[in-house]
This record gives sequence, C-alpha cells and structure tokens, in this order.
Amino acid sequence: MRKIIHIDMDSFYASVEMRDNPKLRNLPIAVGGKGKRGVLSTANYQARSFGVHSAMSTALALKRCPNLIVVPGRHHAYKEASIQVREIIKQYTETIQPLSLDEAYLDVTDSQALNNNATAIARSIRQEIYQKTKLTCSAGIAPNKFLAKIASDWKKPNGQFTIKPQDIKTFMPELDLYKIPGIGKVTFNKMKKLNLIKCKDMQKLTLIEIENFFGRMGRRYFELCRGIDQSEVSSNRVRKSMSLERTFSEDFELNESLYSWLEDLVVSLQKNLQKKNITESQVDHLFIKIKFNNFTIKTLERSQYQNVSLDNYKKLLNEISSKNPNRKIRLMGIGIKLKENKNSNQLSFLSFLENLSDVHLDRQESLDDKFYLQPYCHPMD
Ligand code: TTP
Ligand code: MG
Repeated sequence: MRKIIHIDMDSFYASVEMRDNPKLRNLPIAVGGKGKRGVLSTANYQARSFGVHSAMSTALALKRCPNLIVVPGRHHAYKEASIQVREIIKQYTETIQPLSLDEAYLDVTDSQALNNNATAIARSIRQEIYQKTKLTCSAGIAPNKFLAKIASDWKKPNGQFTIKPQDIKTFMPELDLYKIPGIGKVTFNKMKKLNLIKCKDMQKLTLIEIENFFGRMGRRYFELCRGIDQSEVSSNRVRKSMSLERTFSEDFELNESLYSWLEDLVVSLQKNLQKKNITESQVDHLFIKIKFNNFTIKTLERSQYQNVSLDNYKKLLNEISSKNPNRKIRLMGIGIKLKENKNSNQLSFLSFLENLSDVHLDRQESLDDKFYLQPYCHPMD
C-alpha cells in the first residue's frame, strides 16, 4: 500500500501578492491582465465568493465584483516561492513530482519522518511552508495520486484531508464525476447526457460499455470511478511536446499579417528548441492550435510534417482555416510533438521550473503531459 501526498498552494499567485503587499490583504484581488482582453490567472478567496475565478476575462470579473483589484503577475516571485517549497518538501522524500509551480505529488511510502505517518508528514510540511514562506497550502493524503489530488481540494484553503484505503469504498460512489482530473466540460456534458453524474453511476457500467462511450479513456474512467490509480509519482518528467502561442489584440483573417505573426512564432519555436537542445531528429510531427473569434479552439496535427519550417506551419494554418471558413482568428499557437525517447527528453526539476517561468500548464489537457510555452504573452496578459 502506497502513501501519497498531494500539496497544492492556496490561491497561489494571489497569496504571494497579498503577502508582499499588505495593503491588498482583506480585499478581493486577482492576478491578471487589466486590458480590454485581459484574462485572470487566479483570484483570492474573497474575490471567489463573487464568482471570480481563474481563466475568467477581467471584464466579466469586474462585472461580478466591481471592487476587484487586478494586479499584474510577477513570475519571478512565484518561482522563488516554489523553489522554497520544494526545498522543504525535499527533506521528507526524494520522490517528488511537480505538476506546476504550486502543486506536487510526494510518495512518502518509505519516508522515515514522523514514524512514517503520512497525515503527520503532511501537517508538518504545511506548517513549515507557512513558517518559511508565509503562504498557506492544502494537502491530500491517500494511497494513490488520483485520490490524493481529490483529497487536497476537499478542505481548501489551508486544510488537509486523508482518504484511508478502507474509506475508498464509501468515499468514491458519492464523488461527482466532474471532480475527476481530466474530465473537462465537454466530457462531463457528454456524461450528463448519459445520466452519469456521480462515480456510482459510472460504477454501474461495464468496462466495455464505458469504452464504447469514451474510447481509449474508457479503462481509465472505469478505474478512477472506483478510486484505482496505479500511476507512479515520477520525479523524471518526460517532455512530450513543446509549443508557444500568442493571443492577438485584434482578430485576424487569413492574410499576410497573420503569416508574419506565424513567422515570428516559428522563429521563436526554433530558438526554444535550440535552447532546450532538442534537435529536429527528435521531432515526431507538427501541430497548430487556433482559437477563433467565437472562442472555439481547434488543433490540427499532421504526421507528414516534421520540419519546423514556416512552410509547413503555413500548410497547417491554411488547412485549419479552410475547415473553419468565415471565422477570424483570436489566438494562434504552434508546436511540435516529440518522439518517445525517455532519456533524451527527461526534465530535471530545475529545468522544469525554468520552463515554467514562461510556460503555462494547460489545465484543459491531461495534467501529465502538456506544456504551452508563452514567451510573448503569459496567459494572464
Ligand atoms: P491553481 O492551484 O489551480 O489555483 P490557485 O493556487 O490559484 O488556487 P487554489 O487555492 O484553488 O489552488 O493554480 C496555481 C496557479 O497557477 C494560480 O495561482 C495561477 C496559475 N494559473 C494560471 O495562470 N492560469 C490558470 O488557468 C490556472 C487554473 C492557474
Ligand atoms: Mg493552488
């Protein structure tokens, strides 16, 4: 039986801002872009009580909470806090899997600390994080990663929750399916149409039925709705892709200006690949991601394109545009998927953090595999 802890900082960017500027404390604040098309990275809990949340447009947030104070992000400060947290955690276990600047899984199965009592270890880590950083976090303690992540959300903010092996059978049936990481709006809407709302609803289906509905994710859902997750806390993250994207301050048609933005993106991607010592022989194929002015997001991958060239990305852009005629483009992203080669793509924790300074982990996607580099504009801009 494993002992896994999931640590997640509370309203992380906003908490760092409140810590560093006492005038902001006790006021509803958010971190993000103030401009016409600004988007929020996060909000403190006071602002959340007005319905303000991450990824919301600043304009809507201000409608919901007219007194909201929006501050720009300071990535170096978040990174510094993240490194401090990591130093604390390291004293309890070597097996740490960071998911983002503010989140990590720890495997404490073999930890010598506090008589190997995982609940006590989590409490001690949280206390130490608070003492050293003046930031609070929440923790989930469970026999696997999935349950630990669910548990860390249970008593947020500044709380912790343990799911013991013997509790799984009673805990799982009542859990809402949308709480399962990886089940986003689209999948949950599909589930609702099938009358699948809670895990107990899914538990009634056979593996084959679930696979028929949800394809290759079927087996994963079959297991998760029973609280089963065999995935390891892996300290060696393997990079599977690299990409960057830009949100435009105006919407574009398929024209020369857009091609010139595309060229900029391609040059930046080439530079980033070089910086990370990724050679073209490691590239499996290219992809493009477009957000249209009606906010639909489409991606297109083509295995025949492997060279990171403007020409190839133009072909992808033309194809995706022809499939979505009469729509203007709001955001354009380009990227590469890497061939599977664990040794050459491994990321150390430090290079992981380095990446995060200009990377945003796309929460819509699987938490385990995707990064989006945003050198020009951070999601909060
Ligand atoms: P989260 O842990 O998802 O959120 P949080 O720490 O702000 O709040 P909670 O107490 O619910 O954990 O994300 C961590 C940080 O990542 C967050 O402070 C800002 C950043 N972030 C973005 O930049 N964009 C996003 O869409 C999300 C969800 C987070
Ligand atoms: Mg958090």
